Amino acid sequence: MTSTTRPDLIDGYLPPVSDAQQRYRSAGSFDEAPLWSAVERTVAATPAAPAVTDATTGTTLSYDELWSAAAARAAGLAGSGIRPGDRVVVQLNNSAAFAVTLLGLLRAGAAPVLTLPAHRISEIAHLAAGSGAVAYFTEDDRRGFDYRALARDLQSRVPTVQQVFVDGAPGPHSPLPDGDPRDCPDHTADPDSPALFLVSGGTTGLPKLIPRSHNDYAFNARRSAEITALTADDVYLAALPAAHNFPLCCPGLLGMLRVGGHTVLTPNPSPDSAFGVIEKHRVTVTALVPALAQLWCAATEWEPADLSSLRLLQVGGAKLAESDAAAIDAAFGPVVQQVFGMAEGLINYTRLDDPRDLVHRTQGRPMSEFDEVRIVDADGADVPDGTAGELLVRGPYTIRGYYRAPEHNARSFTADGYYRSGDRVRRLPSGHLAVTGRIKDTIVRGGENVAADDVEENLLAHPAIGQVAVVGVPDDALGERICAVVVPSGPRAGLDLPSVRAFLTERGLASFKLPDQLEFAGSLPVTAVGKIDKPAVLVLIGVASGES
Ligand code: OOB
Repeated sequence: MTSTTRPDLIDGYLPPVSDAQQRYRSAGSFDEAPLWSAVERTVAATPAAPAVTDATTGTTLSYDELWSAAAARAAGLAGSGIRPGDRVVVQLNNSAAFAVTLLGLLRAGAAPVLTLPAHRISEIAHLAAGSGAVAYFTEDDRRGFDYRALARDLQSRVPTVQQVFVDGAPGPHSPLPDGDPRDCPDHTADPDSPALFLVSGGTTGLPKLIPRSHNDYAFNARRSAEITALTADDVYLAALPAAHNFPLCCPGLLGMLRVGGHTVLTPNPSPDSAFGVIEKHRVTVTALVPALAQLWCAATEWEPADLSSLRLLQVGGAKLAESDAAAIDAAFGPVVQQVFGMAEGLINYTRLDDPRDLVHRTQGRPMSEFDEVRIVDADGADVPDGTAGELLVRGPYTIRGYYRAPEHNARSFTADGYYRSGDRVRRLPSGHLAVTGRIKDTIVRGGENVAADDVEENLLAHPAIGQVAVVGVPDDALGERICAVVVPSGPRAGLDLPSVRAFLTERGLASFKLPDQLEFAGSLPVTAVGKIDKPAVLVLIGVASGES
């Protein structure tokens, strides 16, 4: 077996700090083995059990078949000149090909940069250049966007990308490579070196590269599987883009492959498609962003499907309103789990045995006893429980820095290694966190600071409001005025500024927090994973130009 870590893979990677790592290690936190080794154990234990199903084609691969397909892919990659330590950009929709390619790349020792299907040339070129990627794995035009054309553009902008592999009709490029599974490279890896790269989910600026090591990501999968009580009897539906940390590893696909469960991958999370998949495969666990969870909840009224197999509906990625959490529980049974996580590391879960009101009101508590969470004020001083401040974190699976990004790192990490999340949270005595907004998502109206989330949460309690984004609009008199952009839940009759202000006043909201302006929209713009995209909302209402 070969196990040399290429110097250019770890150039710009900040490894774990040794004394902390030693503490986690002596507690048995880590596999001390490549990320894929946990899958190999499952394959040996239950080779014939179903591992992944592609909901589009209906094809199911058993663990044995998945393992052998991954070996064939790894052999094909090696035959195409992909070497251990190479970075490659992956942009595939949810499919069996995603799972096979991911495992194939890991077994070949290449480090995938996991981008989302909704990313376009500016993000893909930025991530390819930033990682020094040598290849791009993508698909054809079957979903209404021609990724092969993006590939051509990418190669002209980023010359290191020498090869393009396409799932489906390759056009001028190569098909996904396969070889003889017996030629699978016999490669192992330093477990503290990067296994793969996630991309940051922020809505400002271009995404950053987040190196996750074999040890830290395996820990993420294992601890998440424990908290969700995942077993080989579970069926997980990957409905969010599988390259995102949430459906990939919280516990997601990698958690499932560890425990021997069955994962169904679908590129279409809309209820008219996903409900049928849940019924057909008796899905027990899935993960959604709040906007989708709301839609699923409403669709239980009109989509006839037996969803009784669902035991856990994880919701995260953005703030879930308390009223929505309660409505989901009412529609599906008590199945909600709130997940407050970040690609950079820290994951918080509400626990399966938490009282339902805690599940509805909070975004959970850290998954590991080793997570060190601080909540600080603007001067960096710790605030008491119950007071909102910025969440800082370090721990066994939280990165020490972005990849090849010293300037970002100087801003985003404290001198003693805490990641500054930019999230404003409050801690309850139970240790649960309530997210109250983004530090920067504050409107300064006539000298008063108004947290957009506060106003949004109150507006969502209005029965005629389905979705809302509250933004600050430049105003000569006030500096900024408060604008609520609303998607009505039904006919908008009766929904106007005076009645909305009266509703909020009735709920006890301070007068300086009342919206000054109300705009209607058919839908709100979202990011690549489906979170409301505030900068794009400003463009929608004509306040910003959309040039970044
Ligand atoms: C997840 O990861 P990212 O990297 O796409 O985004 C992280 C950011 C957090 O810093 C926070 O601002 C927001 O998304 N967020 C939430 C939230 N979950 C994430 N804000 C409020 N409530 C929540 N429940 O989004 C992510 C990664 C793993 C699991 C779940 C979500």
